[in-house]
Amino acid sequence: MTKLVIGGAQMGAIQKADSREAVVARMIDLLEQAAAKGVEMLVYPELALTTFFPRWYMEDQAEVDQWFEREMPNGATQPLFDRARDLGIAITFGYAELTPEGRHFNTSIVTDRKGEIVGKYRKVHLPGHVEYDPERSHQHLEKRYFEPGDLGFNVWRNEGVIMGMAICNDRRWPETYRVMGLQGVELITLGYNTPSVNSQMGDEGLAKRLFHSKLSLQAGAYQNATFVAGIAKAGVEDGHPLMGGSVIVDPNGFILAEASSEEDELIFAPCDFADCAFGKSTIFDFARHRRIEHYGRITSQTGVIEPA
Ligand code: CDT
Repeated sequence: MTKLVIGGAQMGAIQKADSREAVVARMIDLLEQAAAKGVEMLVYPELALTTFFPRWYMEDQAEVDQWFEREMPNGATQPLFDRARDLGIAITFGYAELTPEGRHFNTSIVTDRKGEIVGKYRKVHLPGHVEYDPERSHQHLEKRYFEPGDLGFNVWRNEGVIMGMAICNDRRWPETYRVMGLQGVELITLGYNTPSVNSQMGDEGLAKRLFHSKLSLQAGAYQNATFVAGIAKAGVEDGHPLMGGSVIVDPNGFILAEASSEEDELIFAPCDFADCAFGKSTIFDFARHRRIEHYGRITSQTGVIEPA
């Protein structure tokens, strides 16, 4: 069974004015720090190359499209891929993807330790709203700028581990983990941008938001006997705070490593993927214990239907 040192490259704020090149330089610095600690796979946040632009209301599609990448790798990110390959570190990061057909997705990719892209995921659960909402303290316009991912929750055999990806809001949905759990996932990587403030409940404390993030990540890990790395983009972006709280969680749901800042910060943990086997073969042996005859509503019904 495989052992890998997994790293999380939490990133601090990225301002609107910051160039892709400046951000990639920070990502490479975190990569160098990771190499010095023996990290073999490094996880970066959602939309790692830019500010969290869905907080800004835009009507001009050309202005929107400037936040998107038309190919990956591209000129700005090639140095990151090159350095990761030279250091022998697999990487995964999120970015806004504009396809040749003109489709917009909130995407992440994963590479092997040779710098080759081996998997792509497009965010399924898009939070927020489509139109400007004056009732909110800040906007969250993911539903305006992205379409829901069309690739599903796939997993890949990468560096001896069955890996899958999710993005930010996906971590709050048990279906995310279970669909990958049903494919034997051993490591789920997930980047996020979570505002420190609830736009519709201003007095909700940061502690509650951090608790909900960890609760979701730890439950998903335990209930599917998988490692989970949830990695933040944090800090204050043009006046808008994003929370930290990046964690690497083991298959029992325990936190192995946790960020303490809201800045660029490396966390890491040696992970023995043999540790997934006990849970997968006992209490969460899906083949023996799941009762799919009672789960029909999960895929046939979206919203709540209360009894008459
Ligand atoms: N990026 C992202 O998905 N953020 C959401 C914020 C939800 S509030 C509209 C999250 O679940 O963290």
